Amino acid sequence: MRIETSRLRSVTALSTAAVALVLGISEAAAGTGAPSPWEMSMQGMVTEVGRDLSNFHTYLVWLIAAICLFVLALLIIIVVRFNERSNPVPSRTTHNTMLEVAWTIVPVLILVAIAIPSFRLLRQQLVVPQADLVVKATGYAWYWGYEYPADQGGGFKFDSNMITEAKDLKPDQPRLLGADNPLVVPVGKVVKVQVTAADVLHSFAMPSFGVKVDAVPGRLNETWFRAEKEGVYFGQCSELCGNGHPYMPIEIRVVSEQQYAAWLAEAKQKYASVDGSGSLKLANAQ
Ligand SMILES: [Cu+2]
Repeated sequence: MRIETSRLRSVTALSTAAVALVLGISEAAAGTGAPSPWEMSMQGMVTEVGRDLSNFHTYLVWLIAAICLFVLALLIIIVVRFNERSNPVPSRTTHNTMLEVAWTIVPVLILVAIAIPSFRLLRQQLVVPQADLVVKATGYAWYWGYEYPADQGGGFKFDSNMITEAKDLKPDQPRLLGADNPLVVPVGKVVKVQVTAADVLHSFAMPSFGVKVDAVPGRLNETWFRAEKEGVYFGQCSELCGNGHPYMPIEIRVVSEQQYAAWLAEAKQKYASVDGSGSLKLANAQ
């Protein structure tokens, strides 16, 4: 009885989820910048690449659903029409040229229909447009370090650690996602992010921007984004890197140009005094 009740409950939950998916309710419920309860689709996107990525994902889900339903229909037809009871004398058909041509060409066409938007999206992600700002992100076990180059008004670097005490979290910072020193960027600007790691493999990921790039020691990868909306966005290290892996969030604050200028001036003071900036000066001199 108990098992039946729980089965009934999971069936109800599943059908509710299916209905929600079909009606696109999950799309509306999806949080932007951070995950939200009962979210089933991707997070709301605030970059063009992110939106295209999310649309490509939806397109693939529908394509896969159509293929699954078609195969299921074929299976049902075969079970009903060609079972042993209805066909005591089995058919001896072995070949059907038209059918064989069809089941070769149709999958090829489906793959082409996937490949074209897929390569278009890859190109969009990998070809970085003229950048307004360059930021370097370095993955450490287990936190992120950010560096703003001197020739763009920066010339400082700082570490970004997860906030561990609940009392230190700001109202807009979820637990396990809030960072003490977030990355701050201006809205509507092309930000190029150079990504590397200092010890083991990490991955720099920001779901609402459609960004995910490996952080590999000894290698400088790059990605880019142009956030269209001011706000606070959260991501996480997305390459299993050790026992602190879930505790190295990425927090990006997208602010207006004036706010960014104010932050930059403040950050220059703050991080220069914290960091000693000796090593940075040396790096800049080289
Ligand atoms: Cu990790």
